[in-house]
Amino acid sequence: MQFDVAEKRAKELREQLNYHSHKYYVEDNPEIGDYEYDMLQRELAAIEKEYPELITPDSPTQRVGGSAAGMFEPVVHTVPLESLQDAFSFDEVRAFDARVKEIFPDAQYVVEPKIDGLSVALEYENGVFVRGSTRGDGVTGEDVTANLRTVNSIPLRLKTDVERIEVRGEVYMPKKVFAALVEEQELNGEKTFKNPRNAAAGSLRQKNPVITASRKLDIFVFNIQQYSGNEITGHKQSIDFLKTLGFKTIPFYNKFDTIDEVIAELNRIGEMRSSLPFDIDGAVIKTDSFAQRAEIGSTAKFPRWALAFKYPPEEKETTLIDVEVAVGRTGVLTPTAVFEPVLVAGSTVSRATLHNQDFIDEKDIRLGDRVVIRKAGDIIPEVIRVVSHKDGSERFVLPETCPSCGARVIREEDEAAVRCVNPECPAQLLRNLIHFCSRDAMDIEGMGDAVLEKLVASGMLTKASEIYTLKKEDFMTLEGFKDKSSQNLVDAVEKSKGNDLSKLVFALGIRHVGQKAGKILADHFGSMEALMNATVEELTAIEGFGGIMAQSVADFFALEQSKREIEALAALGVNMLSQKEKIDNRFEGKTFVLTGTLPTLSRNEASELIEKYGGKTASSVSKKTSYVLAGEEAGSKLVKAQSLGITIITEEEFREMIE
Ligand code: 0OX
Repeated sequence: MQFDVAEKRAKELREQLNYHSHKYYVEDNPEIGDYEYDMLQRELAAIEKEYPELITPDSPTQRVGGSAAGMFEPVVHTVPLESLQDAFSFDEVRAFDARVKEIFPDAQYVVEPKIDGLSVALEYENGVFVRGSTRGDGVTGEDVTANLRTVNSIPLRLKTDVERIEVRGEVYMPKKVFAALVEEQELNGEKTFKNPRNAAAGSLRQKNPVITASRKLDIFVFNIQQYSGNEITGHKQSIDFLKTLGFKTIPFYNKFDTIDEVIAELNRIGEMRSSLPFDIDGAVIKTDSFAQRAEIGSTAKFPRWALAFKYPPEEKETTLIDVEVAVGRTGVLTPTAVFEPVLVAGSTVSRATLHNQDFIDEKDIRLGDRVVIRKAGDIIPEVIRVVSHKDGSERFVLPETCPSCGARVIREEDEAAVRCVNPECPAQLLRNLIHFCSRDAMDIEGMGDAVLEKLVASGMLTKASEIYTLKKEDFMTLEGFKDKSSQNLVDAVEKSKGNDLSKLVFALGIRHVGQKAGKILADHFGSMEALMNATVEELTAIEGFGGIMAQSVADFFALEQSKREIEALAALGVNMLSQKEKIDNRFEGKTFVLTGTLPTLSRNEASELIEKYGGKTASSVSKKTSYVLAGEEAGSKLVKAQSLGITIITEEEFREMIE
């Protein structure tokens, strides 16, 4: 094709394609079929391939695959993207009206839905889309031009070549697109997005615009941020103008004179909410006149001329299919409702906790019920009431035996919870171990759920102290564990021995003792020994400690199993002292092994001293042992130490080291 012919045809094709794209994506009123559209697009692509100099930034072929370079660069918004003051009642709406009317008794309002998506700014120069950015903190956002180009309802070229315009809109993922995306993610075993808003945010921050394009995002434009012309005086007029430029504008933007009419509109939009194809989290009331807006002004955070009315959480009806009962780490049986999946407040849910038997009884929840679901704080699903029971249904009662170990469960007086108290219950054992090794507890890196599950299943772990008896060879018997990974675990276990007492106290999983209480106890008593001997009275006297907590701690240490477990942990070299009790850190990184009978010190006393100076004790001699503290009748450990060339010291020498 001749260049001049190609140039003319390319221009024609661009205009036709932009026209049809607007008809399809913005007006939802296509004039031609997908096939015809594809043919036009193909023809243009062929011309652009032959003459790349004919490619323009507003060419419909340039939506996807535009360079991602410069993406996510900061963009400082010349006109900030302000946020809105929220209102949750009509009283607050009337108070807002009173404030506005006090200044302008003739003020008119526009009400529009508040789209639950992400605000973006779109900049156009001479009618061509040049830059798009996220709201960020309102002042500085990120350049996401390449990704926004893939949003088909964003015009790449405006219908009128205005010199300069910047608009603001909300990018969102339609409910149907979201549902299909989650289904696909589930099929592929991928992590699913929580709601359309997160999905839209994740898609807009994709490094690869091809993925963004596949996410079928949409936009509603609702504000002029900057404009080189000046003929616009009010909000409704501005939206009408944006529509003529080819933008997909916010729907139902009606103008009202009185607050009663505004409230009626809020109700009308609220009723439409669940049937709309997109998520809204409220409706926005805006003073229409730009001159009045300027007078009314803004606070440091929000414009005073606008208000976001938030709807109460959405409620949905569904059928209760099952109640699953699981045993928690503390032995509590927790019932979870499993119901037909429903889309509530932006995401599909199928489970909700039923808390305990009292909750079930109070609401008379039975299998097969029609129930109403809502999301607390728009996040956590909850069953709020039963609409109807299924014929012949019976009261739901929690099982009398533990679903994990089969032991009889108990319900203590004045307690809502039903509990399995079998200390050997595997459900609790695994959960206890997971807790014990977790970061805020003993922080044993690599000892996660999967490893612990295998160790429990193979019978290698029946209590937490046994973690400190595991050897490299033990880990190597686990599937997928090689020399290096096993050694890493051994090292992580070893390292945890030196943890501060507060971590150990928390790790024990004493009921009512969280991380903070663990620290308070460790700091207050200084050593595990002192803590174990504390009376309920002493514990209650600690500031911030209630009777329930104190009793729980005393009960825990009164148990023979607990005492044995702590003795075992201490014997295996786990630190039993609070950081506060440390004298100095001269033995930091040093490991001592005790053997034989020392002249004056007992084993416990010697271990305590080592810990007070920042050292650790281990039960067996290895290359890593720093010193062997040997007394009379020392046996094989001494021989091994000699063969490895490890320094052997007497009690006297040890005393010299700490003096
Ligand atoms: C929305 C939406 C958000 C912007 C600054 C002052 C008024 N999410 O749909 N914000 C605004 O307007 C604000 N309008 C909206 N429709």
